[in-house]
Parts: sequence; structure tokens; C-alpha cells
Amino acid sequence: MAKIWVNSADSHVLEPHDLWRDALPKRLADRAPRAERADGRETVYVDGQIIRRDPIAFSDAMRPPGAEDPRIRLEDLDEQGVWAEVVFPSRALWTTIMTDRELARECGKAYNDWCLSEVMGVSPRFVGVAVVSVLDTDDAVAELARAVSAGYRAVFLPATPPEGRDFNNEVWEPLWAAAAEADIPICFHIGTGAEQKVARGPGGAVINYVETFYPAQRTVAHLVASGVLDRYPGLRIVMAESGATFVPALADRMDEAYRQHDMFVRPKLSRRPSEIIYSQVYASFQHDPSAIGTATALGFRNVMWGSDYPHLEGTFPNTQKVLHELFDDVAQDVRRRITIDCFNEVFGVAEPPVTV
Ligand code: MZD
Ligand code: MN
Repeated sequence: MAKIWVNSADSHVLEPHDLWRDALPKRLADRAPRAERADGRETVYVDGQIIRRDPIAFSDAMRPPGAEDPRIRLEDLDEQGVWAEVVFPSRALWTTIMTDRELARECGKAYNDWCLSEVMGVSPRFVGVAVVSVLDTDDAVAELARAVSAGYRAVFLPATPPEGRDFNNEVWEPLWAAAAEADIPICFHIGTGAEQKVARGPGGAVINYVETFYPAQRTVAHLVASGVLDRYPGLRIVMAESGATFVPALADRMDEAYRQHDMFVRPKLSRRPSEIIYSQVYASFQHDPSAIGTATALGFRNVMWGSDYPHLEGTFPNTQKVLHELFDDVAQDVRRRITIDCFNEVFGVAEPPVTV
């Protein structure tokens, strides 16, 4: 089968164990995210919180050598047919559940410096996302400016905001303004927040997996209904690993609410929620056939494919098989939009060597 070359809007890098120990003073490094293994399970400690006990087999299944070594990663990308990829953190995701402002700020900065030199510095095919504080907007704005001047073209936020800082809260306003001013997208990744295992017992694994995409829907609803995206029409947001098929349904529901509950709606928007969503909201998926129908039948064109390398939820090592199953019967312009042009529109042009 001919190789389908694509760009990917979602992947992860596994940070070295000693990243924060080498970068931060001991009083902070001791509280940075760290994983310990015992009795076949992995426990992650973050500033005194114990937040994850995954069977090691699960964690190890997400650690092909390319997860930690960008040069090996490039070999995997070439073999899988992925040209450029947005790279999210792994352990640094846990900065989003910290409660200490200084710790969150310094761990994020250390990650950003490491990713800039050790990942993005290896190849322009890696588009890193800068971790900014979710606890303090001034810290977040300062780190966004520092990261952008260093070469970052995107910032990361969790789809689950900290308690008391919902995304419709005006406390975030300076960050929205700064991202719009810098003309860089904000990438909200799912699976953040302190606990992903909300269900136990029969069906638990599937229920928990589905639960992780609700915060993405909530984030879009908050940022659109509160007028953030209306106030900054150039600001783009990306829902990473959330799937994309929910977006038109959410847009319809928000239009219905905006119209039928008009007497309660504030702020009034200059455009219908769906118009804002269809122009400024992007979302990535890995395997969903319904995501393509969303683009072709429902006209939501901000659908981005993502590999989620190296995670189990991703397509590695079967990316070409997945891409052929998804796109072999799809018009070339639609395939190109979903696998290359959307990425280029949001993250800057990265043209794969061969675009069939
Ligand atoms: C980033 C989040 C994603 C998820 C969570 C899982 C399935 C279960 O009694 P019990 O505790 O053993 O419960 C039994 C049960 C089978 C119900 C439960 O263990 O649901 N296990 C695996 O953890 N599912 C929902 S899926 O949260 C989005 C996708 C899987 C990888 C994921 C956990 C990653 C993410 C995301 O924040 C992280 C990270 C660094 O990589 C993995 C782990 C950790 C969390
Ligand atoms: Mn991901």
C-alpha cells in the first residue's frame, strides 16, 4: 500500500526521571512529579498527592523507545508516515493538578526549557507545546511570552481547569489576550485533572475512557458561551485527543440554547456559537470513522488527525493501516484537510515529503 504521509496534532514525549531534579532547587525538585514502581503497579506522586496506580504493563505499553529518545522517534515517525507532530508532555501534565503556585510555575518552565532543547532542538518536525501555569494568570502570561520568544508556537492547557478557575472566569482574560496577540493556539489536552478513574466495576475501563472527553466539551462550551473566542476572533483552540465528532452536536446545542433561552443569555455574542466554533475550534481524533463524516457531511472542517504516539490510545505501530482504513475511500481534498492542511493552518506549515 502506498504510504500516506500526514501531520499529527497529538503525541507525547516521556520526560527523563531526573528532569526536575537537575533543573530545580531540591526544595522544589522533591515535590515535582515522580513515578515509583512496586507490586506490579506504578504510583505517581505530585507534591504530596498520590494520583495514579496503573498496572505496570499498562504504563510500559506506552513506552516504545521513541517515547524518550527523539532520534529514535524520528525513525518511528518516518516508518509510520508522520511528518510533523505536536508534542505534549507526559509527566509534566501533572503540573496541572499542583496547588503550589511556585512549584507549578517552575516545573512548567523547566519542562519548557528541556523540551525546547532536547526535543524541538532535535528537529523542526517536533512542535512542542509550552506548559503554562493554571494557578496564576500572570505566571501563565509571562511563560507564554518567554516560550514564544524562544520559538514555541503553541501553549498547553488541561481540559480540566483547577477548582475555582473555570475557563469562563475572567481571571483568565490576560492569557486569552496574550495568546491572541501572539497569534498562537491554545491546545487543551484531555485526561488531565487528578482522577481519571471515576468508575469502578463492570464497564469501568470503557466508562472511564469516555469520561475523559467530557471536559473537552465543557471547555469549548465555557470559552464560546462566555464570549472569550468572540472577543478574540483570531484565537484558535485545539481539543487534543478528544475526538472531533462531538463538535457539531455541541455547536447545534449551543445555538439552540442561545436562541431558545435568549432571555437568560449573557454576554450576547457577535456571532452564533456555531459560527465561532466552526471558525476557531479544532479537535483531534485517532481512529474515529465518524470524525471524517463530521468534515464531509456536517461541514465541520477543523478536524485534525493525531497519532497520540506512543500511547495505547494511539495508532502506533499500526498508523498506516489506520490511515488507509480511514482515508482510502475519502476524497483527496478531505484527507489532505484532516491530515495536513488543518495542522498547517494552526501550527505553521510542515509539508510532508510526499503527499499522495
Ligand atoms: C497521562 C489520561 C487517558 C485516560 C482512565 C485508565 C483503564 C481503569 O479498581 P481499579 O482502579 O483498578 O479500576 C479498574 C478500572 C479498570 C476501571 C480502571 O483501572 O479504568 N483502567 C486505564 O487509566 N483509564 C481513563 S483513560 O485517562 C486519557 C487514556 C489512557 C492513558 C492516560 C491514563 C494517561 C490518559 C492521562 O492523563 C494519562 C499519563 C502520564 O499517561 C497515561 C497515564 C497518565 C495519565
Ligand atoms: Mn494525547
